[in-house]
Amino acid sequence: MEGKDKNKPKQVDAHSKDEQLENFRESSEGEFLTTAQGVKVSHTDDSLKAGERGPTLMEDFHFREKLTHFDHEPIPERIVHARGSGVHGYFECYESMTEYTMASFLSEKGKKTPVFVRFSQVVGNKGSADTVRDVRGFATKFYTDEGNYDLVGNNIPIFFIQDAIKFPDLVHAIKPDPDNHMPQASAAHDTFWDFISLMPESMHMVLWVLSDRAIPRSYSMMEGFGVNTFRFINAQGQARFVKFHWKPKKGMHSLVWDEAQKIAGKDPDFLRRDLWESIEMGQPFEFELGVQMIDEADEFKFDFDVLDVTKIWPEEDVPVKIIGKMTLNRNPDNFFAETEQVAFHPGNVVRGIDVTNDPLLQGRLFSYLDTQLIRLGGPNFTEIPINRPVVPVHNNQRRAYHRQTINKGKVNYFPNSLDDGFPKPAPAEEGGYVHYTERVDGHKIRNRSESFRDHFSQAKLFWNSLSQPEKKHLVEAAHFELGKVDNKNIRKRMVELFAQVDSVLAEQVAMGIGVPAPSGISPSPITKSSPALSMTNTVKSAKGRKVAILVDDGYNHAQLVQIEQALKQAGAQAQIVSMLLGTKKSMDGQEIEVDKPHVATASIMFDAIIIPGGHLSIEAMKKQGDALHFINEAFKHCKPIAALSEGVNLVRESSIQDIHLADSNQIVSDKGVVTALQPDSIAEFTERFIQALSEHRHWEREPSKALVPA
Ligand code: HDE
Repeated sequence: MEGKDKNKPKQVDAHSKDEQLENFRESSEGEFLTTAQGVKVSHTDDSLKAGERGPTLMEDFHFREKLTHFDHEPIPERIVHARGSGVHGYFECYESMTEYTMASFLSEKGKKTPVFVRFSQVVGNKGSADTVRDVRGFATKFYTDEGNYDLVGNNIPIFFIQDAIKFPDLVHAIKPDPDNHMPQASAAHDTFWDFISLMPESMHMVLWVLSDRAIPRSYSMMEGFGVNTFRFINAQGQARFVKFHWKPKKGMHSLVWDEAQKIAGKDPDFLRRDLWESIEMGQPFEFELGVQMIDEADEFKFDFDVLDVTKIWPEEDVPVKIIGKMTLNRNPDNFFAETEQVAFHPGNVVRGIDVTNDPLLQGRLFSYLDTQLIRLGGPNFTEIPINRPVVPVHNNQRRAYHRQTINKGKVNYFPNSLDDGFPKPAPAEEGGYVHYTERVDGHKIRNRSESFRDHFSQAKLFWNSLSQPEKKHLVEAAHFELGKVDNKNIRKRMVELFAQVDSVLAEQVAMGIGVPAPSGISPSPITKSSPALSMTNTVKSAKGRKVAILVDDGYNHAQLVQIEQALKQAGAQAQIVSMLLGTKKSMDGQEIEVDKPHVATASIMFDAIIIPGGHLSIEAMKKQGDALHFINEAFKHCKPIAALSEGVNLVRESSIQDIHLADSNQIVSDKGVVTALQPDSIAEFTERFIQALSEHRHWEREPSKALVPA
């Protein structure tokens, strides 16, 4: 039999990964408890003893097995990206990309490929909080019909260092100090900034990490990037440099730093919960896949080196071509088996995609497989269901820890004659992977290319591209981070580096951290900006937003129902918040169930609040510190607030200042605060509120002592 018939990949559709995993999914519904050997267990509450008060017997195989398994349950957490959340879905190709790449999953319009995505934080341990200031991992495994392809990316398009050999130093510096293991999941300590202050190549990345991009509101509201430069190769053997982008359908939105810190205490699972609940409610996370391509012939036409991972390819210079969409719509069944055991590797590429000489990528190609060996206990981790490709695997591997496949036959070598030479290598025409035949020659040398030396131009480009509120947040983030650095010399060195980017930036940072603004340092002369870098230029939508409706007994039920309906239609989720759980009675005797009591929630858990009328309800809430705090805090975090009828009086009772509130039936919308006494149309009122909600945050409310002059 010919190899091609025997090995012919089966047709894969978007659901075949589920079917393939089905054999491994277990449900104990209606079943008896058994040991791992399948023996039914009659009693699991007492160990076997010599007499009721006697010692436990060694022969109690059920006890020994239960305890032994338990003792061995932890596996090493990932050295970085330890905390993460996984989700299944599929990718759909918008148009054939065969002009650029042979990759089969990109070959036809409408072709679907199953995927598994793991979003993550980088620095903290597995149990740390979700909303820390950090880069977010965005790793995607495509189960393609020509093998697994992993796009192991982040939500920031660049990186701290240019060469992988510096990665252990970077990670040691940012992780908790080796002597006292503090701080957890935070860069705000001497060792990190000491390292960074000596690494000018980090400056571009540092600005991104200090920006609002590092505190996303939701995993569905951040961009993703392949970061490193890869290659597309078409059937004619032509190659192009390529960078990958994920564009969120809901747009890019962030938390406010004060809010992010409070959420870390109130709900450390904030982003994980948002993902899980959204999928359970049938609201998928959606991202479009985009590529930037540069012809090989144009490799040296740019003012950055295409292999330098500290540089973006500005979207205005190299447009992002949107080529497909990913829909994430199914939660895992088991966190450990799927999210914990999934093993990504940027070297898992398929035909039509290859790597480049980007020295950071080259190092990653070594590190990921190496790390899986220690984390998952040997080379057979590829047989774990979540890591298996959906195409058949044929090779000569038979051994190592935890081998699952029982291969038949005597032959486990190549060449062989006993099995007619099977499994035999597939030539390119049969789909065999062929590496791009790039010409490489040079001296062995430990050095950095001169073309990698400009560390400030793109940092300046990023700074120039931010809106005033974004700049202000960045400066405040620097005050927080460097405010926690004890060593003054480190703070000084950081300000000197900021001065090489922009003098206003350096002055503003210096002002808050007790060091003089440096003089005599010339900032980067770059005046260009890239609108795509500002989060203000993004999709505005109310989809996926959470709104708290504040009520107490005596609320206006008719208004509440209309508000709920309007929010639902806009794809937002409403929750009824009151002092205590239970039911609340409206002014006309209707009842409503409270979703969250004050003690178990806060305004930081919501994107906006809305207060329907009802005399008694409002009078009760005027006396509740928590209800007033809800409004004050939402206001401070620039969130939309709406109040109807008597509800406006509750807003008046809060500490909100400098906002025009309605004193007639006219709808008043001022800096995201929407109020009306008896509007002619509640529908119009809710529409104005939803508009304010889609805007995300109303930065114009931030204290006027703006750090960065307009
Ligand atoms: Fe990783 N990285 N990384 N990284 N990385 C890991 O692999 C490494 C880098 C990224 O959800 C580890 O399985 C080196 C850039 C993600 O399971 C490890 C270097 C980008 C994830 C590793 C980098 C990433 C990892 C730890 C510098 C954006 C989580 C556990 C040369 C493109 C994947 C593991 C998941 C995980 C090494 C830099 C993304 C140690 C040596 C740049 C999303 O192998």
